[in-house]
Amino acid sequence: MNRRDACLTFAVLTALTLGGASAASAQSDLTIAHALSSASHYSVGAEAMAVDLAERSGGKFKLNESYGSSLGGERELVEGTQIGTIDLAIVSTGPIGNFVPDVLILDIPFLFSGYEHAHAVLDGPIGQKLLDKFPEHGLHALAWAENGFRNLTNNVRPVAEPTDAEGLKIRTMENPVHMEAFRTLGMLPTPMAFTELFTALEQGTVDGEENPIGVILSANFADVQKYLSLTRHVYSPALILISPSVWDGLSDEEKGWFEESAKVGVKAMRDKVRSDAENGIATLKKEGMQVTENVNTAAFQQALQPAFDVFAEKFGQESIDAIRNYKP
Ligand code: EAX
Repeated sequence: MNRRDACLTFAVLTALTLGGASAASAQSDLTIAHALSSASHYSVGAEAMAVDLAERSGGKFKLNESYGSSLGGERELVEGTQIGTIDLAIVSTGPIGNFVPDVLILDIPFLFSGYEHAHAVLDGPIGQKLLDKFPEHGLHALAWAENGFRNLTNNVRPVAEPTDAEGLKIRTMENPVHMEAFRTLGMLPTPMAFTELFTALEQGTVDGEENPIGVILSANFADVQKYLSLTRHVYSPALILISPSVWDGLSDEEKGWFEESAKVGVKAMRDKVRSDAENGIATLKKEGMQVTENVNTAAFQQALQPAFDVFAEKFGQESIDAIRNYKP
């Protein structure tokens, strides 16, 4: 039996067990899967959520974490929650726009001025309206989580100006907004699942990639990348997804527990993203990366103008401004 079959069998067995367990006291074991390592902010978030949910539910719900893409890359995890083979998943918005197109607006570069701004938007009415779109696409999102502001790494040269980035072959997420932005900057965007990225960097299939400090750290990219530029070019939101097949079987009280526990997980995750962003650069330097701190952000924004025009056309300038200028 291959892994996928094993997974499916497990899911079917779980469904049968749950279906047969009518007593409210029966314990439910659920898997929460993600693509990052056990040292990552996603793991910190999953653990905090698991502890809180066990407590809140009096031991009824046990979350078992599956990390490091062992149940699939982010796209497979989203699909898995959709069809019910994955119970819960933490994923970046990287692949989400291919399922819930309205979410793509959040992937526009330089949309958020900082973490407070991003949290205010996502935790407010705009974020809620977007979460409400998921069920139309066979998904259910418990909360906005966090991956962080992304920074460019590569093996060719330090990047401070957009002209330094021209011609670099950069792995991007499977995300059309990101690809458009990198193409506009004169880079060669190569969409690829995160699972394949370390090897691609090691073998030189691509020159570089971009990710938040916490991902660069926890994925050991310093081993295969020389230059880090603190471009902070785009904020990368994440989500805690729950399979509709699990969600629909919960009572209202239980749904409330999952929502509250997800919030606790998000808080822990955001704290870890922040501490990695603040302390991780020193670690990456120690690990041998050459860090360009003074990136010409204004020049990057200017060079992106043609992409911003495309995004205005696609999403509506008003909707973009509503996010950009949002005040709680
Ligand atoms: O969600 O694919 C990516 O680069 C993501 O940032 C990573 O998998 C964490």
